[in-house]
Amino acid sequence: MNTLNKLGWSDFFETSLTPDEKQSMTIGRISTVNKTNYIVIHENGIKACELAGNLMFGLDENEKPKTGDWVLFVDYGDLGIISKVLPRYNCLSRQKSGKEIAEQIIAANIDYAVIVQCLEIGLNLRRLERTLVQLQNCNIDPIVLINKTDLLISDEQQKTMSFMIDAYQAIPISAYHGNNMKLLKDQILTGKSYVFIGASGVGKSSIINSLQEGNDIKTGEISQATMKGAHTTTSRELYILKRGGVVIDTPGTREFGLTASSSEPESSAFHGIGDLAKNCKFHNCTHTNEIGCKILMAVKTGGISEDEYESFMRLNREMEHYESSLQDRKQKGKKLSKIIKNMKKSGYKNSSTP
Ligand SMILES: Nc1nc2c(ncn2[C@@H]2O[C@H](COP(=O)(O)OP(=O)(O)OP(=O)(O)O)[C@@H](O)[C@H]2O)c(=O)[nH]1
Ligand SMILES: [Mg+2]
Ligand SMILES: [Zn+2]
Repeated sequence: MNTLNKLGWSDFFETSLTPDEKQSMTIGRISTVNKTNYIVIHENGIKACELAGNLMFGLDENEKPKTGDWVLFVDYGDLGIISKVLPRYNCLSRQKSGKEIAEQIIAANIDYAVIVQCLEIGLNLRRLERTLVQLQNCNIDPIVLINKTDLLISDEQQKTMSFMIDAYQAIPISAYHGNNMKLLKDQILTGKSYVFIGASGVGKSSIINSLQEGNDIKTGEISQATMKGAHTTTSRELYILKRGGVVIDTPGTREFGLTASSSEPESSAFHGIGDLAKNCKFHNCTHTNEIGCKILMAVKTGGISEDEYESFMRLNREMEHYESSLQDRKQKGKKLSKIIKNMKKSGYKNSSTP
């Protein structure tokens, strides 16, 4: 396997290049983005790059290179100038926190997302489900980890942990003591890309460090007073593991807002609730008061707990909200361009153009 393949290069990207581009430019993958500076890994090392002017001003925020993106750059020695961002195979995105409806891209060209939760901060099934739904929307396979299993476990946590292992094939590990790290290592393949996600302090950087077998990522010491890590990761960063595999460390994310475009959360994240919904009497059933609603029926007979039902409905509402806001914006955009067209037709000239 050549170096580019080890970095995650594949035919998908190869076919997007012209022979001319291949000759005159260097291929690289974005490791870190720092405002207008990009650290790019390529076949012969690492290069600090900036965007060519036309990209800087011509691309939307989400089209600009993100960690994991493949780019072409021209090498000027100390600095590289990025002249093209290759089409993405997929990307991990989330709805930005806050009220604004906007998609934030976390990383591009990802094979697996490693979802990390830990016993110390607490296992959270609802959060896990939300993340799984979003991963399905992004077309990314999940690997679920439960870290810090060296700590004392309450009966309640033990129950939740067993459920997670059963239902989601979660791997219980300890980055400290190395428990089950071999199971995780076996899942990390050369040439595949893995983004680590989860709340701050769950141990994402520690796990990556122990995969790397050489300590070079800063990890936090939890302050007893605040329960927050002191060396908390502040930017996304892509590393190539010596043993093979590309990993991306990310700063902790509490919320994983959905940007789903499907109207029902997928069934596998919800253990059959989604499947039940398909059999409701009305295909546009809102599962709130309809006769013949299979979900309401299951809640009544105890097949689905109130908790699960609430969570399912919350996810639905969230996705609907995202969808309709997006529609709104598209409509507004259309109206605006129509107005501009009409103005142009009627001979209006922008006063700033000479
Ligand atoms: N007991 C125990 N502590 C761990 C384990 N793994 C990590 N820690 C500790 O948990 C704290 C947070 O670890 P980090 O690796 O910095 O967590 P993170 O997920 O990268 O956090 P952010 O960068 O803030 O998102 C540190 O104090 C680690 O030493 C583990 O397996 N067991
Ligand atoms: Mg970290
Ligand atoms: Zn229904």
